[in-house]
Amino acid sequence: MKRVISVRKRALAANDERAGSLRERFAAAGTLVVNLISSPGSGKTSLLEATVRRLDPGLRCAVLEGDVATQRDAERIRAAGAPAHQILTGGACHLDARQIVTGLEEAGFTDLDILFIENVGNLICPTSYDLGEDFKVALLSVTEGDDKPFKYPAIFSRAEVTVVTKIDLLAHVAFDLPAVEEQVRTLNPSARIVRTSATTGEGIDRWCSLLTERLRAKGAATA
Ligand SMILES: Nc1nc2c(ncn2[C@@H]2O[C@H](COP(=O)(O)OP(=O)(O)O)[C@@H](O)[C@H]2O)c(=O)[nH]1
Ligand SMILES: [Mg+2]
Repeated sequence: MKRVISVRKRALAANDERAGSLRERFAAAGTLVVNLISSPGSGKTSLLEATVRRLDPGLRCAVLEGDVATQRDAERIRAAGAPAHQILTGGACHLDARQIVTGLEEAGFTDLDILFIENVGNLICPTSYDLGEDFKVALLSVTEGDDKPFKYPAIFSRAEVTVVTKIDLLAHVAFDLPAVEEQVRTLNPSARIVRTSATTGEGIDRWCSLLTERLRAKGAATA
């Protein structure tokens, strides 16, 4: 057991080092990097489709898609109008910094303003792996149940932004939105919470404004 813990610690330390180099690279390029984490099906790809359609077309955006199998999400993003590259983990439950380095080489993305990383769908493993991002985003759809932030505290305390998705379905499910927001604030008092619907477009402007504010702040900090 002790040996397993120490091997895991070494793997995370090696990942942190690679992520640190990625972060320096992204800072030098002025690229804002956003790591999206949620359960499968909570709406990460749908939010990204709506985002690339809504963001100022002058912004250069691209998406690295993480999945166990299939090219489906990268195809969806390309159909929505942005470059995308699929990283297949072949079974692993998270992306790591090494896969981001390789994925960027293979994709050949250059001069990006915003790089979105859609992590493999689950609320646990991706939380521990730094990818050199500026911030993590946790998504929680209203159909998943309103007890999830306290059940998965690590991701909701580390994510600077929580997006409550599928808000158009709120009237049809038992989901106590104020209670969810209270749990998120208890875990992370400075978290920004945004409610969105990729279906109706509600909240997408607010989410895009948050991204452009962060991009501007990063540009000002590195100028
Ligand atoms: N009603 C509704 N359905 C949504 C919304 N966003 C995503 N979905 C649906 O939820 C399912 C999973 O979405 P997807 O974006 O693939 O989730 P991902 O696995 O987190 O990337 C799909 O059937 C989407 O059409 C939304 O805002 N409202
Ligand atoms: Mg997806």
